[in-house]
Amino acid sequence: AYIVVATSNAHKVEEYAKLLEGQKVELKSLLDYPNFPGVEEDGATFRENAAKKALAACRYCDVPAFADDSGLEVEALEGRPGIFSARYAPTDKERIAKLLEELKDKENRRARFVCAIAIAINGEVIETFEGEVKGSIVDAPRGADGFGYDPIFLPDGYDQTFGEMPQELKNRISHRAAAFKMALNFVEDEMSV
Ligand code: ITT
Repeated sequence: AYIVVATSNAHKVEEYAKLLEGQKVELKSLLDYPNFPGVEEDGATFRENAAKKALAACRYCDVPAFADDSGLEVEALEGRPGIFSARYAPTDKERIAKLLEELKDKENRRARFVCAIAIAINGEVIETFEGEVKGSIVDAPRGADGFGYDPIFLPDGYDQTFGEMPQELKNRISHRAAAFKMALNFVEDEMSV
């Protein structure tokens, strides 16, 4: 049996492949469905966008699907870029440069990554979950691992950014890991009743 993760982001696929290691289910993604028409992410929340993506993938691929909508909320920017994290600027490099520029004179560097996961089965969204990791934005990018805003995000309690730490460590403490844990518990409970 397999499950589809409703994402075209290869970095997310890689992280989920690791998170699903040892599980009985095989993982596919929208990279395996090149003709998938895509979804307009016009929801007002991470959960709404995740639900839209999961539902569309579940219906299109005709198998259970889950989706991840995620982003970075920065306190000094009233939560921006938030659900617009992917659209904040055209490339990772430009996104990071723009964010550091906006934070140039700000003392408050607090931020959090958020990840919403929605699960869709038989053409319906059955549940959504949200995970977070708190931290702060460093002054200049550090590390080349990970993706997106990883090089400028320093999780609380660690001295390496997400771009510096081993993928295995990010995968234990991240917003994505937190949301995924809840989703997995839910699925395991559902299947045992
Ligand atoms: P899909 O919609 O196909 O899943 P996407 O990259 O467009 O891919 P989102 O709409 O959820 O996904 O946007 C999430 C953005 O938030 C992502 O592009 C990154 O810029 C940022 N982001 C999310 N999780 C991240 C992480 O673990 N590390 C760094 N940046 C992250």
